[in-house]
Amino acid sequence: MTSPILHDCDPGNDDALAILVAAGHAGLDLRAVTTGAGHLAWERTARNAAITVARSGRRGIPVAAGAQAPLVRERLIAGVLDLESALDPNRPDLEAVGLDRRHSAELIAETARKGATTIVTTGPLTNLAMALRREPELSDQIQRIVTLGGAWGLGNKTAAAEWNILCDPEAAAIVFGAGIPVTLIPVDGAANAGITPSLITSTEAIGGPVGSFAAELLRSLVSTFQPGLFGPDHMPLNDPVAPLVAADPTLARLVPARVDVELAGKFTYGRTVIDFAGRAGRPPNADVVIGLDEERVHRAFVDAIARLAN
Ligand SMILES: [Ca+2]
Repeated sequence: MTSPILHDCDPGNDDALAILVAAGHAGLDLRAVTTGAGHLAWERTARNAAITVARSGRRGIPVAAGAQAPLVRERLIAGVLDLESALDPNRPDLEAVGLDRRHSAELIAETARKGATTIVTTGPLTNLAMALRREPELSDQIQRIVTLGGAWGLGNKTAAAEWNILCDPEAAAIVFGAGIPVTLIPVDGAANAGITPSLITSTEAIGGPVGSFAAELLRSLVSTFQPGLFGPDHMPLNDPVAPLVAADPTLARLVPARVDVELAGKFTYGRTVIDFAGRAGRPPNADVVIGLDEERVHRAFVDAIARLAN
């Protein structure tokens, strides 16, 4: 039994790894990849996704370009991995599949309408919010959203906010308010699954163009790692965890909680307020990942990449 999924992302080397996992995992049927502005400008994220799908060797997975800017706020520009990238635009060895004609929001809607689709996101939630605004009935047709973003503790972009949510807080508020079952993977909940030297070695050992591409992406992420005051010791794997948890929720420890996105705070704009204890008296709207089984995450990651290589 495979679960149909759509992956909405903003590659980004970490997103590219998540695309490879989504394409290769034995428990997932990757129906489409949609992209938008986020980590990089919208044309670049679409092209990077198209390169990654081509490199996966999987045929017939449409890749769409989408949102060029957030719904309300001005666009943020990432300071890292913008030019130094395993998806460098000046690499003639990287082929890309052709882009789908549809806007990402349209492709999300069309895929969701076919039923029972899980939407996995590893970027800002602009495209998904646009799709839900255009067609509110999609709320009944999307089975689940598995989204990497937010934090219950410190932010990674401002003191209060995490990057993916901060890029488009209004979109995130729409998605969390849509009544769709959500699995939230906040960065603090994902921190204990790291890109360890042994993970890179196992990925490299897969061999072939896919294995070496994935290992190159992993190494490029490690090169950006700056340890924080409260850990973790290794660069977290982050984005690939989203499709892995979509395929197998037992990789994570999940706790139901109320998640709201701060839209009015002067110092806390874009913060995910995660109410584990139900202090606000509002019902939970998400299952929140509070920790991962690192060993099993690593094994599932390598298995998914290895399936693409064979
Ligand atoms: Ca991303």
